[in-house]
Amino acid sequence: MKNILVIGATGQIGSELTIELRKRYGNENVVAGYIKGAEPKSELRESGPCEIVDVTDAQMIENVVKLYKIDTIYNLAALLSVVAESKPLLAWKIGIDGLWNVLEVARQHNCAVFTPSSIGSFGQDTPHVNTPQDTIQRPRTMYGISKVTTELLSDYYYNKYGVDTRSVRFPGIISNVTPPGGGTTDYAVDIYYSAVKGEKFVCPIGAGTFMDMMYMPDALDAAINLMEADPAKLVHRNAFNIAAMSFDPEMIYQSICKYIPDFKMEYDVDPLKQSIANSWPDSLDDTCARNEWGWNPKFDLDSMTKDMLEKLRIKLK
Ligand code: AKB
Repeated sequence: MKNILVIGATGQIGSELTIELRKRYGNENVVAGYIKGAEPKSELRESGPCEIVDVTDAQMIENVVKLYKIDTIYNLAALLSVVAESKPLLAWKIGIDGLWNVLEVARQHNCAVFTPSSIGSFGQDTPHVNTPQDTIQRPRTMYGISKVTTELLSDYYYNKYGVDTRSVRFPGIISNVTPPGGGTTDYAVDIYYSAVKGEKFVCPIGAGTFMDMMYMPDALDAAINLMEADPAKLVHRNAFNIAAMSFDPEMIYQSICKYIPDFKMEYDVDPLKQSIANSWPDSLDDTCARNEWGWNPKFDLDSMTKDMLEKLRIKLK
């Protein structure tokens, strides 16, 4: 990776991935692509090049790829699971028509492409515990359908045209920088904000609902290390199961109570979020990622909680 374009650079993952890529590959070599209305904030804006890149506009992507001699595209443009259910056509337009644009530009200009998949690519009939890398998916949400299609279309471009596509199935990503918008796993971020603000947390996901989660530094390592991996060692490409921790709301609540003993939580279950969560795995088997490119996360629930609370106390002061 020498010249990198991040599409969706102002979103939850993009805002931190762009900064991390700039640290590793040089500020001038990483272009932050954003859409009108989601302009970059100061650190992103001031640390390197920024360009308007709407994933639904192939010409716009190609212009930036040519201008900066881009060789790697991180395509993070997507709607999250809950929003995608209320705007299914838009979710498809951004997630799949947009991906098609990115892959075509990549084919013509010889770029590698990372487009994340998700635990949302699995469905009701998937084995829920220790979900294998290669198993039945068949999701029923538009988010899941678009993620399975992302995996298949990315593999298609690799097998048919040799485009170097690689991806992971992200779990819920927890971070203290840019909040997620409209995901099923968002509660696991919101709970930390409530705890630090001294507010009671109202949890939209029921006790006993387990989902895979990951702290942002591990998610960034996953996205970068996979793109740096030796292609000869990759049996899979789109997309690898990766796992760091699996918990239910009670477990994250108890983890926070170790630092804030009087923190309170009650439940008001959101039926849509709950039904999506019920269709997702409880925990993924990430053996293939570990064996094929050395995936090895650093954070578990308690070390993440400690770091989240420390960082949010400073941020919300
Ligand atoms: C969501 O909840 O929609 C995302 C995801 C797990 O893909 N965080």
